[in-house]
Amino acid sequence: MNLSAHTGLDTGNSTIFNQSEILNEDSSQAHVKTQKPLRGVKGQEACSMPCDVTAKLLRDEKHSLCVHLQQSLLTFGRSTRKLIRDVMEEQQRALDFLSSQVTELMTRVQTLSSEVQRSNTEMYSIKPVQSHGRDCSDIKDNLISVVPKIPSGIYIVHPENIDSSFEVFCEMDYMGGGWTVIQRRTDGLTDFKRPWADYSDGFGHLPGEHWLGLRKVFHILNQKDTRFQLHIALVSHDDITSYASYDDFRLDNETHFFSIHLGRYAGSAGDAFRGYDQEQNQDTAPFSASDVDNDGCNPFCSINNRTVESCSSQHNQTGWWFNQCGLANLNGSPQDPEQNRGRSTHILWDTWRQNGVPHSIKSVTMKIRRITTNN
Ligand SMILES: [Ca+2]
Repeated sequence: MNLSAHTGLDTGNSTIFNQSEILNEDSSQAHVKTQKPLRGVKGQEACSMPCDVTAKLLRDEKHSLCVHLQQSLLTFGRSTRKLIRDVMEEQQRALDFLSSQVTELMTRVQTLSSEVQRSNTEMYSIKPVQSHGRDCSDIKDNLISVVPKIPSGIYIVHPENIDSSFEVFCEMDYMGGGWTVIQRRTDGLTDFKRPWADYSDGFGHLPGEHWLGLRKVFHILNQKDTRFQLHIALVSHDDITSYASYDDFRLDNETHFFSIHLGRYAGSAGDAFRGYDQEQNQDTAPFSASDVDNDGCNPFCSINNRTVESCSSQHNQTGWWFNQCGLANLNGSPQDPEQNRGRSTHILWDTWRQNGVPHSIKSVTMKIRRITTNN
């Protein structure tokens, strides 16, 4: 190989090769040396054929490096995408797992709350509290010193002057507690179209809709040295609440058809028991049912230009202290506000009005409590 034109600089040390020395060297050595000084050469004229070969080699090397780099980038891209995909899939799996756990928890909460609801109902409906008293006010007075919070529910009462005891629902939370519920109408599922015997003995389900029974109510009211307040709590279909209260409430015995006696009225629903005039006054009226007629329409009444023979059949075969029918009947149905051919089937408390129109009544409770006396 002819290296005669070569200047021979070695990494800046300015070593100048003698031509004769160079010529004596074999070509393999020369080839090594040509590569070394090349890095220091400036200008095209210093590099002809060997430079081209070197450049080609460099290009090849560069090309192979590029190809390698590209492949690496591709591989890197692929693995990065796979990594992202894996991470996303893992997160999705975690989300799915969490979401299934949430669903499972929700189901459990629903099951538990329905179980609690059922056990509450069962507690009310099956197990009467084994705490006796003459009525709910008496039970409350007996328990108040030993139980911090007396629960509402079914209790056994044994009024004075009778040989037997019976179950009642006591409201122990409402307005100071001690209330014996004598009637409750909430969903209209209990049939109140009943004959005298049923109104006398009672019917329905104590935790829900029921009529305690005139005999039982009479025994509670007819105890020595006691006076009872009657409280009527009303709720309209618009969820407006109202009440009517009578500070003295008693019934005559069965031979007088449990005639009602009411004391002084207080409340926000108006005194529908007495109405607006004497003809509508139900105070002192005897009880009537579908088969016992004491309604004051004897033989007929004229009500709203209609001839009425029986207030019970006029009021859906229910029982009440009707007097020429009157403005109150809490034994109507909360579900049926329709008036079929002039007959009243709904719960009636006609003095509770808004803009001159009676409220449509959704539920009602009648309850009694002892009035505190000084003796
Ligand atoms: Ca009649």
